[in-house]
Amino acid sequence: MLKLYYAPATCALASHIALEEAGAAYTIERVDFKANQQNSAEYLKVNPKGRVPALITDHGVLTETPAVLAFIAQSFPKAKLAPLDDVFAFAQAQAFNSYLCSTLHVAHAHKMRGYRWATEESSFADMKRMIPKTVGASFALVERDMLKGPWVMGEAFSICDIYLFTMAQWLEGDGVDLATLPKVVDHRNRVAARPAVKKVLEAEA
Ligand SMILES: N[C@@H](CCC(=O)N[C@@H](CS)C(=O)NCC(=O)O)C(=O)O
Repeated sequence: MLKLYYAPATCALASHIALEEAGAAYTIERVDFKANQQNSAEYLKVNPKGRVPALITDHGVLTETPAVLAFIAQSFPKAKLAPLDDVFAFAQAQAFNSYLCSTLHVAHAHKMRGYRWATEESSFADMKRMIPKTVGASFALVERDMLKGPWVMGEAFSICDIYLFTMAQWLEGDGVDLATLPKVVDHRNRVAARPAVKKVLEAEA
């Protein structure tokens, strides 16, 4: 059975929701960030990166949210969580998810994880000040050019919507002005109303 290592309010929420939307049989195991469990010897054996998500599969451990989401979509095709029959559309979905992973999420990480890039307190403060601007710019691009509507890929709900919803949980905390992102906010509300999403949010609360 699939097993997801997660921590609440993190990017692992996307993988959790995808498993639920897919109707997969899975278990979850919480990683306690307050106790720095992600860097414990035991967890580093699961994921040497010291991060969540990590999905244990029959084939081995899978990390990196875009890869985990694509794996879930491909493993449970009946759930139609990605355009699996259209090579280009699938690549577009991957492009969207890669943008969230490599640009939007990394911009967000400068708020809490500045020590990855600098050592001076003044550098951390500077990075934090930039968060509304850098995270806001990434979301502005999604709002203007990437979210086709009603769902990210157009008419069909997909892993892209799950991932965008997960990143959009951080908007208020990152100080981004919601008034500038009406489509993203409307999208977030519609994803939040899905039964699978409600169930996962309750499970992680
Ligand atoms: N590129 C990875 C990023 C994973 C990642 O950074 N996860 C964060 C939570 S959102 C984490 O585990 N942070 C723990 C730490 O930095 O100690 C992905 O998309 O899965």
